[in-house]
Amino acid sequence: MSDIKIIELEEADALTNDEAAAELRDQLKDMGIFMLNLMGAPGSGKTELLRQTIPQLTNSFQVGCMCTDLDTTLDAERIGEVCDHVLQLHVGGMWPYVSAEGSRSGLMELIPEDVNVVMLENLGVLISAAAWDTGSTMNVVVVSATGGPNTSLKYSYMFAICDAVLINKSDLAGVTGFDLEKCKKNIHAVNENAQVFVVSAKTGEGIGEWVEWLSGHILKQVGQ
Ligand SMILES: Nc1nc2c(ncn2[C@@H]2O[C@H](COP(=O)(O)OP(=O)(O)OP(=O)(O)O)[C@@H](O)[C@H]2O)c(=O)[nH]1
Ligand SMILES: [Mg+2]
Repeated sequence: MSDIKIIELEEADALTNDEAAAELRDQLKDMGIFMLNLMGAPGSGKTELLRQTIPQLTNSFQVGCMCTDLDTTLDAERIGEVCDHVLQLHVGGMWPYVSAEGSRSGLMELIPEDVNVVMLENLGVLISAAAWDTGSTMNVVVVSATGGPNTSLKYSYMFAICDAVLINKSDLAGVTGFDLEKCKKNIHAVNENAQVFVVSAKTGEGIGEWVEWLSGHILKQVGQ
């Protein structure tokens, strides 16, 4: 049986969430804690990318991770293999999102463990993940070479609020006939400032470049 700590989140108030998120973001800044909100469709590779990313950050930062789903601890167990501070958030089936109060509940467990970088693996529900501000310092979206080049156009709000996009599963691009240039063009049509990284959580391609960029942003928030 898993010994991962589980936090059951509560339904939140959509009308006050943006205010709660802005307040949380300010508090994290004051405390020197960086929080990454990683979004993306089911199976796009969020957990696997975190398993590649976290070990490259732990020399410099105290990293914690919150995984999210309805009722398992499967992702938290996978992350627990590479990260000492992990917990699982559970959301309700009728309200599939992580609100600012939801991420605050997880942070209240991790912060006493002296964590200064928190990864949130959000639910693979693109519309509600984008609509509910979690209070994160940074928003990143994962798309994959198996998902086609048009995700950014169809779920544009998520891409409009992101700081970076990880185009994952580059190792499968040849097999699926993935049009990388079209995918990049579509991302920048929605958000010209989005930083784009082509990565593979399987082969490690592009992970170093992504981690270097991310580390620079983390340092701005948490210092040396
Ligand atoms: N070939 C290949 N497979 C990958 C890559 N990244 C992830 N996968 C595989 O894709 C599947 C889904 O990866 P996950 O990391 O579980 O995806 P996720 O986005 O966390 O999925 P949910 O949490 O269910 O939304 C797993 O079988 C991974 O091993 C990649 O870059 N290349
Ligand atoms: Mg996952």
